[in-house]
Parts: sequence; C-alpha cells; structure tokens
Amino acid sequence: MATVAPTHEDTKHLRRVSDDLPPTPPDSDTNSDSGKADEDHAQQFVKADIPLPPPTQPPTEVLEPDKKTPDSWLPRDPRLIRLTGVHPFNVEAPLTDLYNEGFLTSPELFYVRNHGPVPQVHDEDIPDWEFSIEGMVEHPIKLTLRDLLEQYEQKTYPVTLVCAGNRRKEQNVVRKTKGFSWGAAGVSTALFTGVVLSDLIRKARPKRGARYLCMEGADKLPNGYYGTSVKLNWALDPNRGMMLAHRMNGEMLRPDHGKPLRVVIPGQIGGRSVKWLKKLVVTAEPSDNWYHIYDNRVLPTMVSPEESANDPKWWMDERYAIYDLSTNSATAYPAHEEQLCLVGSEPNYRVKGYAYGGGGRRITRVEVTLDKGKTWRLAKIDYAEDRYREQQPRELCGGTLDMEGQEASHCWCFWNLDIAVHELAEASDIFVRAMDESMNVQPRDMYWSVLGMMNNPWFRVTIAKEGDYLRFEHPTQPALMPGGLMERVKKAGGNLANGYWGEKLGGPEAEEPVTEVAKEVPMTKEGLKNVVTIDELRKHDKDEAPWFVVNGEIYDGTPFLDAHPGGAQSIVSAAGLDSTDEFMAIHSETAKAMMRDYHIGSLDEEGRAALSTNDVQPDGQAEPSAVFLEPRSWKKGTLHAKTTNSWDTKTFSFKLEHEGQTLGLPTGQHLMIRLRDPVTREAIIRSYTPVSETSKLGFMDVLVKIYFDTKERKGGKMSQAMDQLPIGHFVDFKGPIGKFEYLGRGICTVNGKEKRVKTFLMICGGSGITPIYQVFRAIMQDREDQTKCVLLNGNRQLEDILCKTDLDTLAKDNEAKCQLMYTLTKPPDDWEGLRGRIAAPLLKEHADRAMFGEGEAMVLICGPEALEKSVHEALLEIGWKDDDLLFF
Ligand SMILES: Nc1nc2c(c(=O)[nH]1)N[C@H]1C(S)=C(S)[C@@H](COP(=O)(O)O)O[C@H]1N2
Ligand SMILES: [Mo]
Repeated sequence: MATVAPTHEDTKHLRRVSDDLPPTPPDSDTNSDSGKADEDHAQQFVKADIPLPPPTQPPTEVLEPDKKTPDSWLPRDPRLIRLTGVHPFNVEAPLTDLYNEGFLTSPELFYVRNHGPVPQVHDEDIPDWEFSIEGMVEHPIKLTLRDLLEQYEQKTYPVTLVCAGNRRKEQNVVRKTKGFSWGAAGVSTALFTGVVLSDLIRKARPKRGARYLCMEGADKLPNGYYGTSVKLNWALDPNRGMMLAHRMNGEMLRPDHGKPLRVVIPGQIGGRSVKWLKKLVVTAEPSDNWYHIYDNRVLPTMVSPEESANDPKWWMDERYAIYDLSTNSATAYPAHEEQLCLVGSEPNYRVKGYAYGGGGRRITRVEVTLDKGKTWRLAKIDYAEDRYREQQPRELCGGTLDMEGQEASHCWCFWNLDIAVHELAEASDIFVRAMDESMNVQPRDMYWSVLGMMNNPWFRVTIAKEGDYLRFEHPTQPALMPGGLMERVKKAGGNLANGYWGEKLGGPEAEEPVTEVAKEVPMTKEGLKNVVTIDELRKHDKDEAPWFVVNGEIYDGTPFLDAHPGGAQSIVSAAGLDSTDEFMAIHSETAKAMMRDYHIGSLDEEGRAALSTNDVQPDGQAEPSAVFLEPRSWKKGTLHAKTTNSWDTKTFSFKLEHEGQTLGLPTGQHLMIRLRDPVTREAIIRSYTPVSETSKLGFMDVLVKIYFDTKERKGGKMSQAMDQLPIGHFVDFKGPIGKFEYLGRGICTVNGKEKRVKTFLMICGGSGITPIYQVFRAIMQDREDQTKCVLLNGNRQLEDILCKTDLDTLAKDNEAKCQLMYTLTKPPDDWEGLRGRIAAPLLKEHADRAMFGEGEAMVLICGPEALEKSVHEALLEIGWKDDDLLFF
C-alpha cells in the first residue's frame, strides 16, 4: 500500500505469543531479584493465545513543564498531549500511537484525567494504604491494601476506560462548552488486577434501603476530595465487573492512574472509576460530592452555560447524570493528514479504527459510508476481549483470569474495512458509525450540551484530492492544536450546526439561517476607564499579583488564584502576557462572565500593538514583501542555526521568508519574538535587537543570554524556550518597536522628533549591549559619520562580555571617534580595564557631563533594571538632564 506517513503494521493489535519477544513490564512492587521477576512476568503472557500488553517503557524523567507543578516528582511520557495547559495533568496519546499499541494500552500512553495534583504514595507505604467501607452497612470494614491482597480473591481481566469528554473538541468547535478539548484518544484499555467489588460489599452487608455506593479519592481539590457514586445494585452485580484494582498490565498502578488503589468500572464513563481510593460509603441517596453534581452530566441541549450557572436545579437533577457510556467509534486509519499516493497504490486501502459500547453492551455492527449515509458497508470487527473470555481459568498478572459468567462486553473492539482506492478517490469523506446489541446507533448529528460530554456522532474523515495524492483529514486535533476539517469548514464560513456538517447545500435557498449563534459574553466592567501601560503590566508578571491580558483588557488574577479550577499555576504562567488565544479557547461562557469581577483596566494602544497575537498576514499580500517585519502582524521566521558563544550565550540565526528579503529594522529599534511553549502553548514574548547587520539579506542573528534555572532562582522562560527550539522550528516576529532611531551622521529621532548628536555616551550591562551595538556599529562603519561614541560596558567576568571581539575591532579601526571601556566586577588578575560596577563613582570619573564639551550629547542606556536605576540617579548628579537620557 502506497501510504505516506504515518506508517503502521496491519496486525499489530493482534500481536500474539508467536510474535516477537514477550514484553517485560517492570514490577515496581516486587523487590525480588529483578531478572527473575521479569522472567516470571513474561511467562504469564507467553502461555496463552491472548493479546499481549504492548512493550512498556516506564518514563524515568520528570518533564520540564511538570517541574513547576505539585506533580514535580512524577516522570511522564513526553508523547502525551496536554489538554489543560501544564497542570492538572489531563492528556491523551496521539490517536495513531494509541491505536498502534493495539488492544491493550501501555500505562505510559493510557489517557489521564486528573482534577488536581497526584497524591504521592511511597512504595514502602503501599501495603499500609487504608480504606474503608462504611455508611449503611451492618458490618463497616476498615482495611489496608495488604488485607485486600491477603483476604480476597484476586481477579484479572481487561477493561476499557473512556473519559465522558472523549471527542469533546468537536463540540467545542461548534460551540464552546465548559469542558476542555479531548480528541478521540480519551480512551484506553488495560488488564486490571484486583478484587471484584461485589465480594467486598457483600462482606460489609448493606442495610435495607441502601441504594448507592459513594466513592472518595485522596486527591484534595478546590471543592473537596474527588468523589462520585454509582447504584449499589450495579456494584453487587459481578457481571458488571466493577473492581478495586491495584495492578495494570501486570505492574503496580502508576501514580497517574490511582496508585496504589482505584475503582475500575467497566462500561461506564471514566469519571466513576475513582482513583487513589480512600472511602466507600453505602447510602440511600446519590453522592453529594461537588464533582458528582457539577461534573459528568449531559444537560438538555437548550441549557446554555449561563443558564446552567444561574440555576443549580439543572445540576441537581439525577436524570441528567451519565453512567453507561454511549455507543461510539472513531477512525484511526487513515490518520489525520495521512496521504495516499494513487500512483502505484494497492487496489484496496484498509480503513480501521475502534468502537465501544456502554453498560457492557456488545458492539454488534460497525458501518462505513462513502456517500454521507445514503449507503453503508459493513466492517469486520475483532473482539480481542473474547479471547480472554475463552481462556480456561489461569493465573495472570497476580490474579485469576476466569471470565466464565461474565457475558458483558467491557472493552473496545477494533474494526476494519477494505475499500477500493478508486472509490476513495471518488468520495469526499468516510463516515463510520457503530451500533450496540440494544440497537443504540451513533447519531448523525451532534447532541451539543453544556459539558460537551458523550459526544458520539458519526466520525467523519474527509478526503481531498491533491494531484496524485489523497489527503485525509480528521474532524479535529486535540487541545488547542490547530487543524482538522471542522475548523476548516468553520473558517470558510460554514455553519457546523446546519445539519449538513457545515457544507453549503446546492440550490438557491440552500443557505439556511444560522440557528444558534452564541452571544459574545461581556468580560469587562461597564464604565471602567482605567488605561494601563505595558510597563505597568510587566510589573505584574510574577507569582504575586499576576495580571494578564485578554482582548486588550487587563485582568488581575490574584483574588482567583486559590479558586481557579485549573489551579493557580495556569494563571501565574499567563502573568504579564496576552492570553487571549489560550483563555478564549479553554473557557466556557460562564468562566468568561466571571472575568468581569477581575477586570481592572484596558491596555493602551502601544501596549496592545506590542502584545497583539494577531497572526493574520495582511490581506492580498500574495508575494512575500521585500521587507520582513510588519508592525501589526506576526511574521514567521525559521530557526536556521544555533551557535554557542559561551556557556550561557548563543547566537540564533533565523531564516526570513526569502533570500532577498531584508529584516526592515531601523538602527536602534527592536523587534518582538514570540515563542509558544511547545507543551502548554503558552505564548512568551520578549523584545530583542538582532546583532546581524540590518542590511543582511535573508537571515537575521539574535544573540541570547540563556538564564538557566538555578537552585535559588527560576531562570528565564524565554531564553530557555529559545534554547530548546529545534532547528527548522517556526518563530514569530513583529516590529519594529522602540522610541529611538539612529538615522546616521549625528541625526536621530526620539518619539519621532529629530535630534542632533555630537557625542553618544553609551552605557550598558550584560546583554544590554545588543541595542547599543547596533548604533555603535552603524557609526563606526560609516566613514562620513563623525559622531563620537564613549561606550561603557559593564559585566561580571571577562567571559561575560558579549560581542567583545567585534566591539574591539570596530574600536581599533576608529580610534579617533570612539572610546571603549569595559568594567568588570570579578576581573581576572591581569585585567587592565576598569573594575567595579557601573555606578556613581565610576560614572563621575568617566562620564561627567563636562567631559563631553559644549556640543549636543546624548546617553543611551540599556541593562538590567537595577543598573538603569542607579545610572539614572548618578547621571543626574553629574550634570546630565533627563532630556539627554534614553533608556532602551
Ligand atoms: N480520585 C480521582 N479519581 C478520578 C479522577 C480524579 O480526578 N480524581 N478523574 C476521573 C475521571 S473524569 C476519569 S475519566 C478517570 C480517568 O482515569 P485515568 O486517569 O486512569 O485514565 O478517572 C476518574 N477518577
Ligand atoms: Mo472523565
């Protein structure tokens, strides 16, 4: 088959014992000689004709973004896509990776849904983990995990867990819900080992009138411990397969999945499977836990986010709570953006994906249409779970595999269908739908609701013909990742709710009115007229009193730090930044309405321009222009090369749009660089002055001092992010900005006003040299330019002086018009330059106004805030006027 990436093996999900080596999952709770343990472990899978867990590689490294969070102790797999910023940890694997793992998912790629920090449980404390069964029972039980292992029968069987939010991004594209954007990989399967819940509950002997089983975890959240409930009679029914699990694919549960003990409820939404289990409470009423009431519900479709926030009755109605999963399916192949070459291709293409039913109901058919539902074809289905069902009783993963009497289907199944490539070439999309044994079939149209849960319309993959290729597109990409056919349809003006996937129907009256357009929720305080400058904003870019900008308006996040459902961390990481994209994408209408309370002013024009996240290039600009920079929109450059200058400075070379392009940055001005944290998508913006000559074609070089994290202090977000950028990565640039410009030959402008200068006093510290260097070099390189320069450059050590060789060369060639002085606070013994900080004494000696004669003189200053402040005071004392000073 002539498919172009991603590639895959057809039979991977059917991996059998006869295939390659058996996997050797690590056994974190066995302290025995590990070689032997691995061997035993492998043996248990070798014995039977059942799907094997995929090879696992437990992550060993704490990922960079996690280091700043309460989960900073927890290593994770970097392939996982974060759906709610950095913290809490809510992730799914790329759909193709998930599908390629096969029937069972490795613990490191298993989706994670955490409402808060992960409770940390040390291995030595696991046997003593205590939990209780209480409430309406004759015989309340308190037991430890050790007791559970010793006193109860251990069972092992496969279970698929699905978050009720699976496929929610599709709902969010139609209309923002109160939930974050899951793609179609909020589903995973593992072999769970533990005690069947009915065994345990029966021991406690529920009293008459008891109808519910409430469960509570150890994770303390803004609204209490996580908890929920299910019907007691479900918990008592072994066919439903509810389990208290401590193992997953033969190894101890990993921390993200409930280590050391969790509930596993097959066939129901994942939200009921409480992790880090501490309490089971038998009750007459459903759980009154906040998370039971305000989460995992499908409210009627006409209830808007605002309505649901204003009237709690919607949440109290137990009829809208969801338990059994809805019938669902998705296509894994063709993958999103997969291409199929028509030339020399095999005659058939195998379309495939997953399907699952709810409440233990078997998927009884999966159907595919190439003509939008006029005709359907029946796909083949592989029920891997049945191969476990057919096993004779045997030991597996520390429990007994014996599914005799378990009729229910607790796992997903995989479907596939061969379609002639020429038929694909003629079709414009592939839809799939599944049906369960109760004939519950996936609907054609989306049922939108406030929480966006249980989304299960036909899964659509579009087919575009591009020359000799077919290119496939999935409905969406998870989280804030751009792409997907729905976004494309929406951007093209299609109304996704028109009952025809937003496509324009033929015929004169075809364009039906838009049925429901969500109103924009006002997010500002009426009548508030407080203009805030970018400098004021920047004072609030730290943990305390974080301010952030949405749509040019300033919000103070301080009072909401504790209550923010996404945790304080996500507000803090937006501090001082424009978070419009991120905020608008993640938050519901209710959250937006709450913003009014935190609104404190509006960013001024200059600030807006500086922070603007406008990505759109000017209209009608087909050809890239002669000049790269645009003051009002972000332009993309590509990281071309990194050169290491010293242990903490690098030169980053960026490629402009084409070889003949100039940067378009006047001497003395700066540009802004915007990076997105690859994980959190958070935008980081800083201004820089390139060190390459402004006339350089096709490229620009930026010198960056990297502020690494140290024990005492956090380093620089921007410089670290830049350091981590891979070659070939896009970076956004905007500019020019700055109030100063050097026109040459003694003429400059300040805020547009022309000024003549005979002598420049240039004072800089550390990386503050970069804007100064631009001006200095322009003067030195122009033989006709008679302007004098006195440059005072302060650093700690000799190695810290940036651009020293270039500066020295320029100075040597122009001795008549320049004086170059370095001062070091930690000079080497043989240092011949100045010593000490740039402060009053040194300035008095070398920069007294009187030394600069009668002519017009001007001081350019650039350095850390403290330096600029002390220089400012000192200069005023030695005869300089504020009008003479310019701070970059
Ligand atoms: N204690 C606790 N249990 C929890 C949650 C949680 O945040 N805390 N999240 C629930 C939700 S919504 C889902 S979908 C599943 C996810 O389980 P997983 O992270 O192991 O995939 O756990 C459920 N159990
Ligand atoms: Mo969930």
